Amino acid sequence: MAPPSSEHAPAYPGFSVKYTKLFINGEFVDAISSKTFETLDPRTGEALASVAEGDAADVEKAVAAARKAFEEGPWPRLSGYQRGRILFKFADLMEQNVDELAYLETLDNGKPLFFSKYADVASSVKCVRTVAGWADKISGQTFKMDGPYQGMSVYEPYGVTGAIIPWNFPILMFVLKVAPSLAAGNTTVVKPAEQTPLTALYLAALAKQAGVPDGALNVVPGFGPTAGAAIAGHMDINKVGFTGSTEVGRIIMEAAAKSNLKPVTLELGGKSPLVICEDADLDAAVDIANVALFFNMGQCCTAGSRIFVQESIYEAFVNKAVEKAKKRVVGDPFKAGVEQGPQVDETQFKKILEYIESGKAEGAKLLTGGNPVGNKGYFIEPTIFGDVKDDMKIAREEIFGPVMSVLKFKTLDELVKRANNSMYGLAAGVVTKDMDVANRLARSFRAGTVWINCYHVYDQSLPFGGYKMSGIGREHGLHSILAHMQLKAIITPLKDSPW
Ligand code: TXE
Repeated sequence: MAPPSSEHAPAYPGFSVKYTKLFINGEFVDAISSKTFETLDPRTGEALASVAEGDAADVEKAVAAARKAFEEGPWPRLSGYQRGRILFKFADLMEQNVDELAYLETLDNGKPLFFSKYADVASSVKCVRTVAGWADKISGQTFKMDGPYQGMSVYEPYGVTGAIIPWNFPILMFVLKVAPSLAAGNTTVVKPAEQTPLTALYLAALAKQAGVPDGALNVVPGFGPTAGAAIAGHMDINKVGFTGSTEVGRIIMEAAAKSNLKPVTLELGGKSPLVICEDADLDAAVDIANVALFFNMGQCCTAGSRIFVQESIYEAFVNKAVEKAKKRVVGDPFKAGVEQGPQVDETQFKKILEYIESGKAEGAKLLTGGNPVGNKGYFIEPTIFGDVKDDMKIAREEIFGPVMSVLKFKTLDELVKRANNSMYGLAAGVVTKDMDVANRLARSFRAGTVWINCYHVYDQSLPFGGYKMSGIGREHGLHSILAHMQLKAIITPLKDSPW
């Protein structure tokens, strides 16, 4: 494989990074400290752009703007229908600017341009539209109570919400938090990941253009322990949504508890089992496992990172899985046909290589890959370990890279126990022709999403979230709007009412 280099990137006509400042109260502004940080091109490790570095003082300013927009502004007072119309416009603008958004995402994150455009932006547009469509369909109940009273339940926004998001799907993570919060009538302050701040700022500009009022949406790029911590612990933020590591999820929840007890939704790590049963169509199973693990350079919280294969087909499966992994095209994510770009940054790159070393040291069998690709940027060979045992680090911890661990199993009873023996419970999968087995396993997995004979298929109408230490709460569509609302009971006397 040729060492990738930025020279391979085709020039996007007239492309430049347009937005690099904080977005507060409808304007792009410098950080109060005037500090900036560099966001890097993961293909080369070189600086892409200098971005304003927000910290607690900027979060304070953003929260004040969001509070004002909530208390005085038009946003929460608009009907759901009116807010929905503005969000539909936002989705239209995303679609109209898909090429630029996708290009920027690939530049900052390293994912293949094809996926940025047809997976990330496309699913983000759908997310915004689904949520926009729900905005005018949330209503409570009215009923006659015991005695001469009428009871009503009313859904209301929380007020100011905070969102702290990761770098693996920067556009999607942004809209998954922002769209339902705004649809519900909240105003919001978002901190994008320090590795990938660029598309969040671009989206802020589009939201303004769509008619989201000043102050309703604020974006403060910066680092976790400063800007992120200021959001999680803020006394005037009424709800916080976080996607990232389980470790930081715990910190967010603690900060929420120690400040104003704001409710949290957490979407955290995973170590999802994918079970290949002996009756499975082997080629289909290999394809499913390949997508389950290698999609997005392995940087998916739902990655099928423990592939359990039934003993009788184990050898045949690993042979084909290795053959397929070797054919994966790794390289410059702007090049057509490239399936795997670089990992997002040096920290992740090194962490993954350490896991590969630990797999070897603990006695797993390295079947393919295991090395960096080229000598520039953060590219790693598609890697497969066989003979992985449940207690090995690579079978227990989230690697978040292109490293597949294959484990053997004999019986379904044994399998269920082993698959569920994890602190995580985000997703699971099964490949079998026997629907009785599929249904049994689907109900046995302690996981928020289960795929049968497929993987990484999502829909905004299905709930998304984790069991156990993979998270709290559910995202997508209706579930995500409701997570951004609280319910009020209103009681009035009923005089002379016949019923
Ligand atoms: O995550 P962090 P990192 C997992 C994955 C990955 C590991 C580490 O295993 O290898 O986490 O990645 C902000 N207070 N996932 O370090 O630190 C941070 O700035 C408030 C799974 O990138 O959790 C960023 O915006 N905020 C995952 C966000 O939290 C803080 C996606 C996520 O960063 C903070 C990403 C603090 N003290 C990583 N510290 C998924 N579930 O999809 C950091 N942040």
